[in-house]
Amino acid sequence: MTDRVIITVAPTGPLTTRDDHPGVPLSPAEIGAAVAEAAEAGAAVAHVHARDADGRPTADPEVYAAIVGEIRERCDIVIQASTGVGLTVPWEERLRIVESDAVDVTMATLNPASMTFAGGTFSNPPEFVERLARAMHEREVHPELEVYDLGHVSLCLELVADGLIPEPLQFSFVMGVRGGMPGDPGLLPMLRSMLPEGAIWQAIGIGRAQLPLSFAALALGGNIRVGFEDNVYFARGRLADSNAQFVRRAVQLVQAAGREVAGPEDVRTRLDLR
Ligand code: KMH
Ligand code: ZN
Repeated sequence: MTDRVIITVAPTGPLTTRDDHPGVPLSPAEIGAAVAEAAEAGAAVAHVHARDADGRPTADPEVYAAIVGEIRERCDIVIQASTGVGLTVPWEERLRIVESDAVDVTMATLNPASMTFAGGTFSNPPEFVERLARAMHEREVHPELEVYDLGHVSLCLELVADGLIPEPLQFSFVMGVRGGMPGDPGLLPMLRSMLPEGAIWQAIGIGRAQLPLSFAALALGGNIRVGFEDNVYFARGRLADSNAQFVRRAVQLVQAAGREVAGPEDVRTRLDLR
């Protein structure tokens, strides 16, 4: 079971617009339907961002709660709330996703550092990172550690040393963001070597890096994330039909690698989710 591959679907993100893909799910009901379809195709985790009525990123706990409700009505996938939310949302508001009781999730992201992100500033000051880690620890919300550069791994390991991040550790190597490390599969062995024994990790490839990084992650014992947050093109110049279509291809990659796909219960067991 421990080597079953976890496929995460990220259907929306903060940046993808209807101009990028007419089918990007934005409302809670649209996200619920897209996640259910992706779960049916083999996704075990859904990484969810919330958007307001105008399609802009929001940290409103009520919108996150509505998304969780729409997903739970349809499937049993593990729901992972994004606390990254979007570049324009103050970190004080992002804290509320975890600090408020409205959002009933067992996983959420933790971004350990501020950075230039796709031409904007992604603000994660140390004060915020520590407060978020503490809130997640208190509420037994398992952090997925999102790293965009080598130094971010070290910052996460400091939080682990401070007792703020519970085992098993779970990392995302986000690769190909303008301002972060390149989407070069050659970096994965170095990144993996920085992780403690038993840590779980996935490669998140942005744009055309998504497919090569999925292959490389599989070869190195990692897991895979797909979806419109990271990439809308199924092939050069051809938009994907759906988020589920990306998941179906990821399942084919896993099977071609001679491995099995993890289900939501595998993830709950491996990450000791409540
Ligand atoms: N798009 C940035 C906000 C997260 O979900 O925690 C990075 C992000 C990280 O989406
Ligand atoms: Zn995200």
